[in-house]
Amino acid sequence: MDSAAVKNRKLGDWIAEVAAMCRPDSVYVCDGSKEEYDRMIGKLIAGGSATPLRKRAGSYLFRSDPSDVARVEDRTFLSTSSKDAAGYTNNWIAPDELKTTMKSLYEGCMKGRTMFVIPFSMGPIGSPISKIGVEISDSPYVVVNMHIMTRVGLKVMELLDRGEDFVPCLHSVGAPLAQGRKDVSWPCAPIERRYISHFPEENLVWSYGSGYAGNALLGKKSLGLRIASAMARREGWLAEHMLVLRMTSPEGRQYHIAGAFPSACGKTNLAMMQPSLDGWKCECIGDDIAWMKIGPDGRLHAINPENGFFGVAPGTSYATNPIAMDTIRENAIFTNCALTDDGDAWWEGINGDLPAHLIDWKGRDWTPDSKEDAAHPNARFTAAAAQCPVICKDWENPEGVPIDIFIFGGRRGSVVPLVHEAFSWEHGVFLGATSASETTSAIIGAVGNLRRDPFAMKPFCGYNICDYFQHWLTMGERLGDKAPKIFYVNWFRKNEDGKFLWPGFSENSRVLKWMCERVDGKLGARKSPIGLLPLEGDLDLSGLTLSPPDVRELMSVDAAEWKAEIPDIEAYLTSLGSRLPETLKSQLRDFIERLG
Ligand code: TSX
Ligand code: MN
Repeated sequence: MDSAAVKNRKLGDWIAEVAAMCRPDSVYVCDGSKEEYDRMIGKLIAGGSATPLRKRAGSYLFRSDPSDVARVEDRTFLSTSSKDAAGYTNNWIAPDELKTTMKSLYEGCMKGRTMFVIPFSMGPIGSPISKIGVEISDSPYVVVNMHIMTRVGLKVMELLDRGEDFVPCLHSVGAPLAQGRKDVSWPCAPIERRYISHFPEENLVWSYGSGYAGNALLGKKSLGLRIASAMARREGWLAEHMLVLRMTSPEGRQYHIAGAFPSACGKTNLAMMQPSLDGWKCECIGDDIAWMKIGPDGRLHAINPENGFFGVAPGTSYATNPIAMDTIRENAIFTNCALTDDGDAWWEGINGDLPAHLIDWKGRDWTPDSKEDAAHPNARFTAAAAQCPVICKDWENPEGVPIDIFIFGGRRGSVVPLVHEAFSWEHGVFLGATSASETTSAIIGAVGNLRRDPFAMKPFCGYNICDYFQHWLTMGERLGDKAPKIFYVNWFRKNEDGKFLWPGFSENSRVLKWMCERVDGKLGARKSPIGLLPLEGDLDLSGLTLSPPDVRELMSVDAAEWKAEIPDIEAYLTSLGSRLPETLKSQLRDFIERLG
């Protein structure tokens, strides 16, 4: 489509303005069609950026530049007029300064390239909870991934033509092509010139220098979480880093669960989990983001604003997540996976026989004797949610699904029991605000360090995190007795021998079942200093071979161990600045008192 056909004034002006600044060779407005996707992929193959996978229909492998493999948190900025509005969890630069710096980078940055205009909807087109964005990018890799991860195309353009507002998201890989020069397979800029910038006061995103999805597919973390969370606070709703699933009891009663977990806790695995319990059913609604509004019924209704999964490949197998494996059987994009000799994607933890030979994620020969991993630890798959065999039939319901249960969690080898329930909404907000996870080799930082990641939103909250806690408290007041119950889980507790005490995966359905029965008021609970615990025998362990001492250890709460955590919790909350809500300070005092 020609950009001259754009009827939306704001969009037409913005396209012209960006083209004048970035000076691309041509401008192309995306229509979201299959033909467009195939044409784009064809060019990426011809240019050496994509490898078609003979063994996987409609699937392609990309290898990024070795410097451009993950989100860059220290190059991610939240630009608000006052520094205090960004808070202590965000990197702040004043808007004028940041824009001046970035404009000089954007100047002529698309020379030799096509500028793609990508109209997209986050959420089902026309849902009252959805938002429209338009991404301008000079990366065809971004275009094909946006086709899968968001709803791109003419229907969105029709809404824009009718004057609907949108969030402008500007992206450039920051690698202008000199006349006649051949392109590299993954253009990007050096790390110190990368900027992933957010201007929440004007609903604007500017990203420069990285082609990696988290930095470049601006519908997801940038619009979907950082900008949306700031909008949500202004407008009285929630934009959260949460999976959403539906669990159905043998009697046919439906429960909707939203869960926030830091990285390396298996969020996508839980989102697609199939219960081991007879008669219970789980369906996936989303694995990463939930947007939630209070409906006419006074309850909190959630949509998944995304259209696909952008999941970590290493560790994904038919043992850990068979549903994900089936979701990516065809029509998937793989990034930084290894390539097998017969033309398939491969990664560490995929299970099965170790191949005798691979091409690794850097394009080099790999054999089992090689010292390095064949796939990058943050290698990814991109696949449409519609391909998920357990996608919920209501996953695109414009009204969303009513949330019954919130789950927070973390990875803890000790101290934290399998499950506990918050005493109240305020206590639940305290659990979310102080949630912590031990770092694994998958993330940077020493293995086994405790990292606090409030609501799993530390890198994604588009305003002061203290104000975010207050927003949650305010939402709780509005929801009253219709507020979801809040729980905290830890699938990762170990015994003295370092063995996991809980089998996890499908068996987690037993924990979810207990939550559902608590929601229905069918079960009691016992008070502990940290929250409410299952009564003996209430957690359905039928058919498992856990020893009673192991179960006791799994569920145990040791006041002395928790007391030892208090200084860290206190220091952490204090480190977030002076805007910490009084309610959280009193929650901490009450907790200390309960520990005795
Ligand atoms: O995703 C995980 N979940 C949630 C599943 C719905 N993982 C993988 C984490 C890395 C991303 C888990 N790992 C879970 C879990 O519940 N639990 C564990 C720990 C564990 C690992 C292996 C076994 C038991 C527990 N058992 C055997 O290997 C036989
Ligand atoms: Mn995420």
